[in-house]
Amino acid sequence: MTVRRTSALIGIGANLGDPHRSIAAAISALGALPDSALLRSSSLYRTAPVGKTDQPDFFNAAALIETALAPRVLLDALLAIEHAQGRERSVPNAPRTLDLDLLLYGDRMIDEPGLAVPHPRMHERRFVLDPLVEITPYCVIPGRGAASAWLAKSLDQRVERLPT
Ligand code: PH2
Ligand code: MG
Ligand code: MG
Repeated sequence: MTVRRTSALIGIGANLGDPHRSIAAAISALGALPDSALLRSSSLYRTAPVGKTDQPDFFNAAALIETALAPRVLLDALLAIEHAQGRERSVPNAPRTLDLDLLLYGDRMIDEPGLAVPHPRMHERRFVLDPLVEITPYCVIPGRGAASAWLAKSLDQRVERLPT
């Protein structure tokens, strides 16, 4: 039996410990997920914190995978990778060693406890959109439209693409 694979986009962020190392480890862990393949990963971006602003700059990236894992199974796998990189959950939006967000899962729209896809704030965050549009220039966010159009509206947020 063949199981259909779906493309999924993962947002990656870190601003505690050694973000370069934890993000590299996360990307290789995504490549090792069962019944999945890593298709692309973005450059690293240095970004101003959004929301709680009195914390260190973030490093952000994005990855495109294809996967036969169901959304909830994939989400649990992402949380396990965060945990392996020493993620602790104190208060919301606290600095973190690694944050992996399921941004998009094919063209599905899911709104369940703990699982909202597309990620409800992704379209207004340049730290998400810049790496996303780098690896999937024609990406359409279900219910929102072209990611590149949203990116054009977020250019006042400080984001610097780092040399690869
Ligand atoms: N993640 C948040 C809140 N704010 N800001 C930046 N620059 N990068 C992030 O990854 C980030 C954030 C919640 O997950
Ligand atoms: Mg997040
Ligand atoms: Mg998260």
